[in-house]
This record gives sequence, C-alpha cells and structure tokens, in this order.
Amino acid sequence: MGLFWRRKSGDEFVRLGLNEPAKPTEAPAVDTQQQRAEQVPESPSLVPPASGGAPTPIPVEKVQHQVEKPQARADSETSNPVREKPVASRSPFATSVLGLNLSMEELKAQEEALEQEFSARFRRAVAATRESLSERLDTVFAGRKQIDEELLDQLEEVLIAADIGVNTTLAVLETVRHGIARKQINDLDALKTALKSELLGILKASEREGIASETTVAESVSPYVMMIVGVNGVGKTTTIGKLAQRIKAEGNDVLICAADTFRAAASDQLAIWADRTGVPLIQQKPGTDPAAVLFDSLKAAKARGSDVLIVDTAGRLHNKSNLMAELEKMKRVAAREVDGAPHETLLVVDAVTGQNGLEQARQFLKVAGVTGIVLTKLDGTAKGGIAVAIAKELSLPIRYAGIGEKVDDLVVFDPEQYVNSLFGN
Ligand SMILES: Nc1nc2c(ncn2[C@@H]2O[C@H](COP(=O)(O)OP(=O)(O)OP(=O)(O)O)[C@@H](O)[C@H]2O)c(=O)[nH]1
Ligand SMILES: [Mg+2]
Repeated sequence: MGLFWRRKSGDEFVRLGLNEPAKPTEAPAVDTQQQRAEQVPESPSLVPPASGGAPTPIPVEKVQHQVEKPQARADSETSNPVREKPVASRSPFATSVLGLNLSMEELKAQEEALEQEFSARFRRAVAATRESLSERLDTVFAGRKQIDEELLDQLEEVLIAADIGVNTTLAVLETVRHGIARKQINDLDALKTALKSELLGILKASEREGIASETTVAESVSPYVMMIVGVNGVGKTTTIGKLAQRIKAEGNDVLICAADTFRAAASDQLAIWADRTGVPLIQQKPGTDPAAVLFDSLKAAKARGSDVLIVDTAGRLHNKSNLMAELEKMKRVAAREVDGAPHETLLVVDAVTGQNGLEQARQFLKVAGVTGIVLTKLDGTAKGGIAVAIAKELSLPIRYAGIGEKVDDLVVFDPEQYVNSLFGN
C-alpha cells in the first residue's frame, strides 16, 4: 500500500541528516521516551488533539508499539531474554511526524506496523460482507464435485446478493463460462480463483480512468485542489476530516474550504473537524456564494503556500440543476486560479445505499468531472460487493474507503486487499 498521500519525491529528514546514528553524548534514550510519554496525553484516543498549524503528532503509544514490534520478533528468534535497549532520539523534537527523531529502520517499522493495523481494520470492516458471501458460496459449493448450469445460476444469485450488480455479475459469469468451455476451469477451486481474478480485474481496470493516485500530478503544482462532491448524508464532511488528518500527518500543509454554504450547520460541522485535526478552515456566513468561498480559499492557499486544499460542497440545494450549476461554476473558478484545478474531484458514495447510490452517482458524473470515488460506510453493510459494481459501471477508481466514523477510519482502497478480504485470505 505504501504511504497514504505523497507527491513529493524527496524526504527532508534524509537530506538534513537527522536520521544519522546518534552520537554517544546524546541524552539517554530512556529520558527521551519518558519525555515523549509526558508530552502526549496518557491514553491517546484515535482523535488527535488540535495542534494549530503544526503537523498532528502520532500518539506515543502507537509510536512505541510500532517501533518495538520487529525487535520483539528478533528477541523470540534469538531466545534472548534481555529486553532491547530503548532507541535514542536523533532529534531535539521528541515527537515528529516527519520522523526527525527516528532512524530509517524505525521509520520503516513504523510504516509497516501502521499498514498492518489499517489492513486488519479494513478486514474487520468488510467482515459482514465476507461472512455473507462465503456462507452463501459454501452453501452453493456444498456436496458438489463438478460445475454445472445449476451451480452457475446459484453463483449468479450469490454475487447479486452481495450487491455486485446484475450487469457486473453477468459479465463475470460470461468470462467464467468461457473458462469452463475452454477447460481452463475444471473444479470448484479453479472457479473460485477465476471469480477472484475477475473481480480484481474489474477493480484494476477502473484505475485506468480518472486519477488513481495523487502522484500523477506534478510536484510543482501547489495547492493540489481536491473537491469532494456527493448527495447529502453520504459522508463528505466526515471524509474531509479524515483526509485532512492523514494528508497532514504525512507532512503536508492542508487547508479546508467550507463551500457548503447552503446548510448553516454544514460549516459548523466542518469547523469541528478542522479543530480536531488542527487544520485551518476558510468559511463564510451561510448563504454566501460557494464559488466566492472557494475563490477566497484558493487565494489563501496560495498565500500560505498550502500543499493541499480540500473543498467541501453542498449535497443538497433547492433543486438538482442548481446544485450541478454550482459545481460547474466552482470548477471554473478553481481552474482560473490554479492550473489544472481541481486536480481531483472525489465523488463520495455511501456503500449502504448500494445500487441506489450508484444511480445518484451517475447524475454527478455528467457534470462534476469526477476523477475518483470515496466509498464510505463499508463497515456498515454486508453488501460491500458494491465496490465492484461501482468500478465497473462508473469506470472510475475507488480512491479511499470509509470504514467507520472516527478520524482515522479512512484507508486507501487497495483492490487486492479488498478481494482477499472478501474471500477470506
Ligand atoms: N459507519 C460509518 N459512518 C460514516 C462513515 N462516513 C461517514 N459516516 C457517518 O455518516 C453521517 C453523515 O456524514 P456527513 O459527513 O455529515 O455527510 P455529508 O455528505 O457531509 O452530509 P451533508 O453535508 O448533509 O451533505 C455521519 O453520521 C457520519 O458519522 C463511515 O465510513 N462509516
Ligand atoms: Mg457535509
């Protein structure tokens, strides 16, 4: 999976040499660890403390846990009962998201542990879908030795029940039938493998359209403008909070634009997220032209030298054509102020609404120039197969998945991880 969000190729901490081995004269490691513990709240919640313009620190518990993990493995391999020495800090900053206080090995271990944690959380989020899918597949496969038409019909029902969608299911089964006819699929195991690779193929193919990664936009482009669109209640504002937190945690300067001026509460809700994540917010009074708020935000982002501007938009207006016209106007304003902006327009789709959500999504595609999808509330459905239907029917990559309501419940959507999580390996 790699890093969450990064366009910059160089790492400042490497060039500064702050990750070089510590000199023996440095303060004892134990002290540094104690200092860290003192500086960070005792039981760090997943919601980070507001920290003004500074990068959000990683909770100390997490840092220690991640750093200790590989060492613990080494201990058991060598049966050495002696606990490893605490690691010396390389930096005057006890806690640093840029990793100024950590060595390369520690940073790598930290990143790996973080990935494992997110991967486990993602698996848990799609557990309901996995259980429902594998239970049904087991029932279909139970007591059968060979593949016949009846089995394929039942398989069709299973896939449709997981919300993979009628069109997508039919396309998948057609390929499977070809495989059977060509004697490439001879048994149930081969059938399951073919099914997995078909679903993965659909998800991968969708990455050819839109924007599949922030790295496709040149480093020199600043601010990188992300517009977040979608019908009301799908999770736009929550996703912005989560995105701001993680993009900032990777060392970027983030600014949020509250361009949902239709609902008075929308801006307040966003302000809470901005406060929680310590990311500045540009807002104006309800009823202000959203394009004007965006204009101000673009100016502010340029003046501050922000790396990323994330724009919240309304999910509901007096009528649909108003909403679409507004989005078009905002896009024009963005393009005038920053070359190529918005660089990403992410359509948020609520996984729980399944096929209905897909229908709503189509309306946005026509005007909003959507470049990718955020699939929220995957944790709240047993029909997580909708991800495949979305990729197939909208031909757009799923960039992120929402797996809960908390600030760090957002993962980069990884097709392989998704398919493996769905089929239980
Ligand atoms: N379980 C779960 N809930 C989520 C997720 N994302 C958002 N929610 C919840 O969905 C509800 C709506 O989220 P908002 O972020 O307010 O949605 P919105 O699209 O901004 O809504 P409008 O501003 O009305 O258009 C909130 O209760 C969120 O906590 C997710 O990934 N999982
Ligand atoms: Mg909102």
